[in-house]
Amino acid sequence: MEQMGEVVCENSHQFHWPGYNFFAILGIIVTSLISLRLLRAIWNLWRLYIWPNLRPAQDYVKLYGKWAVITGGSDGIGKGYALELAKRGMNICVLSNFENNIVSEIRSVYTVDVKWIDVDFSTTEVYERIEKEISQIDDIGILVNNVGMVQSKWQPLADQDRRFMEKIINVNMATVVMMTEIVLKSMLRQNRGLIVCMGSMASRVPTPYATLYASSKAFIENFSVCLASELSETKIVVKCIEPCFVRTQLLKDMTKFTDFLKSYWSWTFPDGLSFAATATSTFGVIGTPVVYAGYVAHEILTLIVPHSIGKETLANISTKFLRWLTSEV
Ligand SMILES: NC(=O)c1ccc[n+]([C@@H]2O[C@H](COP(=O)([O-])OP(=O)(O)OC[C@H]3O[C@@H](n4cnc5c(N)ncnc54)[C@H](OP(=O)(O)O)[C@@H]3O)[C@@H](O)[C@H]2O)c1
Ligand SMILES: *[C@@H]1O[C@H](CO)[C@@H](O)[C@H](O)[C@H]1NC(C)=O
Ligand SMILES: CC(=O)N[C@H]1CO[C@H](CO)[C@@H](O)[C@@H]1O
Repeated sequence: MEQMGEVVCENSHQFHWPGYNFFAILGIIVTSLISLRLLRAIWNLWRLYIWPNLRPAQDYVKLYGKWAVITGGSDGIGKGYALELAKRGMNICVLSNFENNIVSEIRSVYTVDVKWIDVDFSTTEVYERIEKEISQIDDIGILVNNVGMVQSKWQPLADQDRRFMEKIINVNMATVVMMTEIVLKSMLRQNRGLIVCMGSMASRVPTPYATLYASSKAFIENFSVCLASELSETKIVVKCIEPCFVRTQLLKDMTKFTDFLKSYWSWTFPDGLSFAATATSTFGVIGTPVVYAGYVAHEILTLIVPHSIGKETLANISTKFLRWLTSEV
């Protein structure tokens, strides 16, 4: 017995020794990578969502410039940005297809200049006029590419109206490119400014039945990441904010879905004004990350989505969930 034990022991020793070294090193590498990621996540949570609330509010006029231009700034999250930036003393220029009392609302509370430009972003013929009107504004500090739309219900691509899809393409993607190009020239001259693009978590977690919307948001993420890098030698900052769900008119027809969120996930479902308040307080955080959620509960959701299972599997899970939740698809 003793002999056998010895033999086995010796064998296993000889056999495992080189392997042990390899796995030990692999273990150290994997553990350090995981802890580095964790540390980075904690650092980002701190500098984006905790520190801005502890320090005195940053002066965005000084940091970026006098005016904030906000597309779709008359309702929802955009209206929240307009109010928050006015509160910080910025002059506000809103571009949307409905005035919605945004001008009087801001004027009644804050002593800043307010301008509203009547624009329908669902066509691409508007940019010459926008450029003309915007050139009269001196010192644009912040551009918020906020306007966005989605189809009214979860729907397979083949069932969608072609004209409506064209609108989504124009409103969600063309605006971001064109508005950025218009404003960037003057920002480059002053060598300062902030460009915020409204993406969505839908670009990271595949969202079937809102396929065009989700892909348009992935476009915005890639656009922002490339642009930020392109401008890294300048003092112009680019940010891509990717919320999960926010209680606005955008989701007004998806009642089954919003009811589900309200009853089970209300901690992740802020209204447009509260979302914008948090997101705006991160506008002074310079440097990476370019892409983040803009709201702490959404940041945590983004962190816990198991990206390691892969996009195709995530898409399959989303599809099954949406088929279960709605009888519409
Ligand atoms: N709500 C969410 O759950 C959520 C989640 C992730 C990302 N986002 C993104 O956040 C951004 C803001 O969304 P939101 O929820 O605040 O949307 P919202 O409540 O529907 O507000 C959109 C704003 O854009 C304007 N707008 C829409 N279509 C327009 C057009 N063709 N021409 C000019 N203006 C137009 C709207 O004006 P009217 O009122 O006149 O239409 C409104 O002021 C969007 O890019 C959206 O994709 C939202
Ligand atoms: C997604 O679902 C389809 C159909 O059920 C299946 O054929 C495919 O293998 C799935 N893909 C992944 C990556 O799980
Ligand atoms: C080239 C590039 O930036 N690709 C990214 C585009 O966005 C998707 C969705 O987030 C990323 O997965 C790609 O890496």
